[in-house]
Amino acid sequence: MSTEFTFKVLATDGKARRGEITMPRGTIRTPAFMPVGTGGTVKTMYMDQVRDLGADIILGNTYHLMLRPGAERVARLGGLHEFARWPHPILTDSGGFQVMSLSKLRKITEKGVTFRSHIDGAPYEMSPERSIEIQGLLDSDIQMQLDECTALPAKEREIERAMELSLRWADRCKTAFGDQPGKAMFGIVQGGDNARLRERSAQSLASLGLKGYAVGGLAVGEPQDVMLDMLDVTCPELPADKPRYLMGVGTPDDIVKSVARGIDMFDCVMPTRAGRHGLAYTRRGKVNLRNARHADDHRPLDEESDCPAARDYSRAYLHHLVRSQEALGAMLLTWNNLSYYQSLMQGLRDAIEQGRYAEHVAEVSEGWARGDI
Ligand code: PRF
Repeated sequence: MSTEFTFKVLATDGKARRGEITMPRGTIRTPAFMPVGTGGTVKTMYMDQVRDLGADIILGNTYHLMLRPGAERVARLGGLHEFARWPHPILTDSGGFQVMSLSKLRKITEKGVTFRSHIDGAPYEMSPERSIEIQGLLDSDIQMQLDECTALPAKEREIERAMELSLRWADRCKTAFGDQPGKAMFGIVQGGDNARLRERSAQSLASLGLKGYAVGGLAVGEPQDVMLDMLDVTCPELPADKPRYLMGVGTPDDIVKSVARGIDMFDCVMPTRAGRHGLAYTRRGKVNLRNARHADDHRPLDEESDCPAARDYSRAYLHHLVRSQEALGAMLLTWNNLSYYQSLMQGLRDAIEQGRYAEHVAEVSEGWARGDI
């Protein structure tokens, strides 16, 4: 296995890319979906199941792990891979986004962010340097710069201030990360819904010569066409030979349209969170298992799936589990949803290789539009 972090574009179809990231802990086939393992667990899933579904990498959160059980403790216990029993690549988000959405009494200055824990109110400080230090203690393979994500809608000068601060923090994170051949630190493009600010952010980050680039600040309240317009202006400004990661996105439809614009990596709580709320993603769109129409339905969610959760359990049983708030209901639906997401990505990768991305997406979208059986 490689001792370096490298990215290769293996095939393209239009702007869609089929690629491969290699690093000491493994290879990531792109376009990739990264299941979210916030606090060292992909909720309700065994790591072996996550792996068997085809995940090459999972995401962890600096914010959650620094609060509980603590980054220094994870380091003493051998790092996050050993602690959580996931020996493959891990990407960690830097904490900025989670601080803004979850913590209390947060304050942003040039130095960094101060906040109180959402768990016990304890005070914390996080600078760009401390975020990288924590991600190092976790032994994360792909580390993210600390950034400030502006919720939309927002005033242009507010978007610009946060974007410029994020650029200065990118530079500090690059210095703090230093030279670690087998690992990577990704910068994050900000700029809200403003095309001019997005271009400026992407160009400035690109000049730092980082190993990968994320697009942040999207899927934060704007319509899908605004998000796609921002990808249209951002992706061409990013180096073609580096991976591009769209943070916190999205629905299957968001993913296929973003891959078409040149995005290589995704993470989202949608499949895991929806699974805990009784929602199943299938080839025929979203199915709400709470609905009474399933109560006497002996058919499975999708008899053609190779996931046991979709193929081997009746809708009536899944409905019963969800209605009774049984742990197994959340487990089976999360399993089904991550299976669906990973099979979606495999389909996209195959289609790019075969030069039939647009045709494939038309077929997949037709299945969603047809609706549930
Ligand atoms: N920044 C970081 N993490 C993120 C985002 C961001 O803008 C988003 C926005 N969709 C999700 N996760 N650091």
